[in-house]
Amino acid sequence: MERGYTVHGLVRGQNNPRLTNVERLCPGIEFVEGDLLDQSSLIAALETCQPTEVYNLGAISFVALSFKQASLTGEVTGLGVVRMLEAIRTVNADIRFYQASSSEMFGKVRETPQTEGTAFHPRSPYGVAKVYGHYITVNYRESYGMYACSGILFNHESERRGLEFVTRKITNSVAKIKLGLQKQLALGNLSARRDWGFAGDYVRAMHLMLQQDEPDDYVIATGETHSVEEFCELAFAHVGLDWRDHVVTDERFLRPAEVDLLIGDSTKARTKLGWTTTVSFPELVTRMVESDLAAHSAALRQGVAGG
Ligand code: F7E
Repeated sequence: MERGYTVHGLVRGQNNPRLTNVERLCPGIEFVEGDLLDQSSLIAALETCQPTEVYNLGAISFVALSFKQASLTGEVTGLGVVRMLEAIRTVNADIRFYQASSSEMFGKVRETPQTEGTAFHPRSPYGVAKVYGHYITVNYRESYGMYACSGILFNHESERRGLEFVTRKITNSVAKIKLGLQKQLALGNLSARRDWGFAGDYVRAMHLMLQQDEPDDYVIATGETHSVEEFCELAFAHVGLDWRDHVVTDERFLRPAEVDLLIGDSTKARTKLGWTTTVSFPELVTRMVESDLAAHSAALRQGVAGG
């Protein structure tokens, strides 16, 4: 929107509760109905909006949930991609397409760091569905000459991250513990390592991918890896607390199969797109903790318990 685009957001379901959230965070987005499970609704949405670019960020994106709803994840996160590509082919094959692929496709990593050429070995129904989405995007580019790109994005975080994901779960709890609203934080695997970047930087990369002469696939990552434990250490230290006094482990948050270590090599994106990161890991943690502290402090002042 800052670049002068009219942005349409696809909304599924009836009276979708997330709509008010998005309207509050991003006023000015125009909404259009549609569902990745429903081919004709995607065609109708594209006919209504007549977009020049489509960013498919829609997915069941919580890895833990994908183990419990595996076939639905395949339908939405995997087959939803081919439905969108078919809708583009039907309405206007010149529409440029971005597919949100994921570092979860690397799973049990075959090499470190991971590049565009690293073989996939997904470890969850989510990762498997994303592999389908990646290859169908490549296939439509090669088969029909479509401008279709796959961005293999490593974890990207901000204060807008859902509370179910580990970074925001930690920063939200740190704020509540600091303010005396919570005592403990229960987590799963503390030794998992991720390449965590700032979501705003990653959205710039998505946009850049669609502005090139030729479509291509790119790894987007910071090139640093940190454990969940390190994230806790920094987040608690920021408010003067020791994470070891508050974090407990709970096997309910362990996954049937885990991705132990991710670290991306984004040399291609940095060279060809001129992409760079602007927020370091400590800055990201600080920014998220500060945002949750501000929200919970404001709620306390108004006499309302925060989420
Ligand atoms: O887990 C560990 C957990 O749920 C990160 C999605 O955006 O990024 C995200 O996937 C790590 C895992 O993200 C808890 O086991 C420990 O090793 O924040 P997460 P994710 O699974 O890496 C990729 C790139 C995507 O594409 C996905 O859509 O943290 N962990 N204890 C925990 N994770 C959670 N959620 N909760 C815990 O209590």
